[in-house]
Amino acid sequence: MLSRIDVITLFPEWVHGLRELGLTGRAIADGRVELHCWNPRDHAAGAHKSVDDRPYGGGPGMVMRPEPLAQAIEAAKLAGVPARVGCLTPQGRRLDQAAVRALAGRERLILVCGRYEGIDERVVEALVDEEWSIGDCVLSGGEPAAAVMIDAVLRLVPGVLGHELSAEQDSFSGGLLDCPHYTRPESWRGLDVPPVLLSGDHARIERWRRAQAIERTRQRRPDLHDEAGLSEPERDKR
Ligand code: 4FV
Repeated sequence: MLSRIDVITLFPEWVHGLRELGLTGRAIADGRVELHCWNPRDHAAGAHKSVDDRPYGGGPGMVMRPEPLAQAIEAAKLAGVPARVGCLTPQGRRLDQAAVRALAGRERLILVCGRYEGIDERVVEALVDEEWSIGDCVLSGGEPAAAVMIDAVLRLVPGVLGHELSAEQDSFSGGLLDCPHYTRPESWRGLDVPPVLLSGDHARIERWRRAQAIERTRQRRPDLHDEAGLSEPERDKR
């Protein structure tokens, strides 16, 4: 079970902010999961303690220098049980709920956050075991991506959500998108809650929610719908 997360970042304050926020924040604040930050700038030599430099071959922007970053990664690795080093990058494997479940099952995560145009590729070759992407968009740094991963993983740590059931009923838990949710009032701006949800007939409510999840998945994510291995009746219930 996950007990520690180490983040290599030039902006530790960005990551420490996670402690303050919501359920996942409380998991860190309660010490259920330790969160540690390692700043390459603390390992940068010279008067300017520079952590970035111009790209070989020219082009815009800067690249994170190998040595300070490598020393920060190595210091993090030595600070706890052995763990795979992950780097957040658009070039990584797309993070999905199956991956989140697997990451939540590990004892420790070490996450490298790039800035500028990225990190020197030799650090990836020498010290990074896996690369993760939170989606085909370009962020200003790996920290927002690490925050997405950390939040998603912490939700699955026992005791964090307060009622484990909700993790099981999550979107993607059964490979489907989630059903719609409603709360009071029964009628809002002329829009009414579907009567089935007021029926008290839990079996019928469960069937309705699953039918909604299947239909939404079919319309919005045909890729997931095809993968969901639905039975014929469910597949064809239009
Ligand atoms: C990213 C993503 C991402 C690229 C250059 C940081 C930025 C900058 N990370 N999923 N999408 N990273 O855009 O993980 O260094």
